[in-house]
Amino acid sequence: MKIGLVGYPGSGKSSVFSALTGQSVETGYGSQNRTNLGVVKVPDSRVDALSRLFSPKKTTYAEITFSDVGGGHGEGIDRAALNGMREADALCQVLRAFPDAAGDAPDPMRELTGLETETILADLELVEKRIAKLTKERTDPRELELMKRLEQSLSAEKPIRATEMSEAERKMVTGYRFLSQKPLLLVLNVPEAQAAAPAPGGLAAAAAERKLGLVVLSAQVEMEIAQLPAAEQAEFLQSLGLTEPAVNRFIHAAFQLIDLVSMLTAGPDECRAWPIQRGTAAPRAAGKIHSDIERGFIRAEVCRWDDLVALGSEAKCRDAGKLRIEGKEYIVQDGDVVNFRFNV
Ligand SMILES: Nc1nc2c(ncn2[C@@H]2O[C@H](COP(=O)(O)OP(=O)(O)OP(=O)(O)O)[C@@H](O)[C@H]2O)c(=O)[nH]1
Ligand SMILES: [Mg+2]
Repeated sequence: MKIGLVGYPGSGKSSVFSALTGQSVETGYGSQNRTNLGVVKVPDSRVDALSRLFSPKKTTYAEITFSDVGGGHGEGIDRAALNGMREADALCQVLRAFPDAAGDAPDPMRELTGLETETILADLELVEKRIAKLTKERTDPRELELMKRLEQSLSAEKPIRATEMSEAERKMVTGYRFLSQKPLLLVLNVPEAQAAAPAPGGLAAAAAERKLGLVVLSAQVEMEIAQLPAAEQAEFLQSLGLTEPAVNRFIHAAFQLIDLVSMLTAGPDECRAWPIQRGTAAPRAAGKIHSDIERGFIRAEVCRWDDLVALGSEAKCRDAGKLRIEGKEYIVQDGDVVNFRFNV
């Protein structure tokens, strides 16, 4: 799963990236010449609790890949950079809320609507090309009709993500990787003094109206936290009025953005979180671990992670009636600890 950091030049994408990954990368308006790619572990207190119980040889967290392409050198959103985001599963827009080096006052609302417009225009171009082609070839009337609908809503400045589509229609357009269809999370990059303050009302309302998540953080502060030894982190956080690094909240929000949930496995060898798409049935979830388990799937033995931690073992969960036997129709839920039985 890959999430792209997007935003205006100098909004703080590379600073956020650095805070997320602990990598030090080039920052400074217009300084960036290469794409940064980083893998981030999703902090998970359930995995931690299971790990304390089993003391396994290995503990493995779910992971998300973040990519950070430079914002370009112009005033606004760079179209080339934006097109570089077509591969991403979701986008996070970093909005500048601190005065920049030149003392320019921030205007996060303008950045939000600016990127929205750019993604809509890029998609509209694609849709219009497609309409011209489909009209000439007269091959697929259903797709043509859908493209015309998208053209209408894009022309009315509506992102594709806000356009109602059936499941079949969604399938029809996945190949286009429309930018305004990608799930979007907003990150308000505030000055240190506002690190613990809520988002300003106007922006919060604009996010809510668009059904977009909004995380407030100070990239500069988060970068400093990431560099500190663990022992000093708590004190520093407290001095800022925070209880945990804001990047943790951000990572969780990003994880939910792409509609992932965590299936858990636990034992003396490994305690692990497996990211799976929400709504995945047991055999396919098993296939994440190994294709043999999917092929030979017999059943899943499932308990809730907190029952397992409270009772201390799967045997005790069984005795207490907390271990369920589930078949191939079962939809794996977030926080399920699963043990698969399978034929080899
Ligand atoms: N005061 C303050 N400065 C910040 C913060 N975040 C980033 N900056 C500064 O703003 C400048 C731009 O930050 P970057 O992280 O490089 O921004 P970017 O979006 O990656 O920039 P491009 O790649 O050029 O588009 C740098 O000088 C940062 O030190 C912040 O939270 N507070
Ligand atoms: Mg950068």
